Amino acid sequence: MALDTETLTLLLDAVRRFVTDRLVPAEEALAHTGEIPPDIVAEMRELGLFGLSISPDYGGLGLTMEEEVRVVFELGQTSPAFRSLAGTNIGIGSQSIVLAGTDEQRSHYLPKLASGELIGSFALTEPDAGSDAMSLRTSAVRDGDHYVLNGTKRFITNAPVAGLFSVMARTAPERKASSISCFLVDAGTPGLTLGKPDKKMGQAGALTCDVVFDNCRVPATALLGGEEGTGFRTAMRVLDKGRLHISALCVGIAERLVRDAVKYATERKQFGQPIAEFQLVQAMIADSQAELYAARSMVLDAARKRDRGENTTLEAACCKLYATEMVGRVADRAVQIHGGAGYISEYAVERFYRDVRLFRIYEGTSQIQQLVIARETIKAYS
Ligand code: COS
Repeated sequence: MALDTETLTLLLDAVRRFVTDRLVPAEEALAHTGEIPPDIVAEMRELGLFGLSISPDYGGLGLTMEEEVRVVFELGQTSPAFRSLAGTNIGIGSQSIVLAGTDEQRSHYLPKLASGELIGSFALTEPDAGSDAMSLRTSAVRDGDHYVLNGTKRFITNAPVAGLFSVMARTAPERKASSISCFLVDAGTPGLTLGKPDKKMGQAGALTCDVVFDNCRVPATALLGGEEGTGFRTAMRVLDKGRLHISALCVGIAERLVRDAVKYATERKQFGQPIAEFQLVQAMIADSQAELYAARSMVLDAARKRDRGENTTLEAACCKLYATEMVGRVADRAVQIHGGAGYISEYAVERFYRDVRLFRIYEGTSQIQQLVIARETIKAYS
């Protein structure tokens, strides 16, 4: 563990208090304005949330994966849009540099990402390259001691507020992993423009938009790790970690939804008694609680395995598949338990129902997780 038990308990308590006292009361306003108030962002920075997974050498907390998922279980107890702002710095927006950056790239970017001064964004997906990430078309052509980038990235989380983009681009034409490289591109670089913020089904306040590269020149030092051809494998390794993080978030949200559903079921009376006393309602509570416990156990197990230095490609995909589908079912039951009230926006379950739909899609759809699980399982037994 990176932290001793007492320090970890203090951190988890502080995050829990912050979520309960500051974030939950601000959820509804965030859903309407789509903007996280600056004082809340400042408190997130003070708590160290942006640097959870970045080494203390660069100003982060350097949490182990188990510690990180425990913090994320807490962060999940509120609108996921709050987590999303810090989430890319903890995960896909910083981990390429952590895993594969040069010393110069690490010392230049990681302290600013850890403090939250800089928001990092991960630019892999394109209009015609979603699940089939290797077919991406954004190109990077060497020109003296620069590269010239051309192409469009789509649905890029935090792009509207990002200061840094980890951009996967093609440096060779063949369809193979070694044709793809990763570039660290600063916002404001001439030739980099942003599309309009996307209008989404849920998660208002979690910002996404297109990122367009039009003859965008970056110095050769922007090539991650100083080496061409490592971008795809690095992206996959980044996603192995990201998928565990998202799974932990789903566990946290499911806990919140079960709590909200139980509260409603114990207060709401029909046929002269609280609906929580009806066995058909209890069945929904029981199924949600059992599935939530299973997902929590899976996430902790996979996180510990990762902390032991073992490969967790299979486990991360299992967690992502199970936890994201689980939270979808839990949200659906929470709405059902609320009855008509669950369909109107006065109750948080209506909003969470829409928010959680994204988890089965981003950082690899459920179908991609199935593909990875099957591939890894067949590899292991043949
Ligand atoms: N860790 C390290 N390396 C990995 C890896 C991992 N988890 N997964 C794949 N690789 C490597 C493979 O070992 C292979 O290396 P070699 O060329 O040396 O053999 C290379 O990467 C290509 O892998 P693969 O052959 O599996 O690529 P495919 O095109 O068949 O598909 C999937 C890979 C489908 C798993 C990948 O495209 C994927 O995850 N798609 C979903 C993308 C996604 O999650 N998008 C969300 C964007 S972020 S919101």
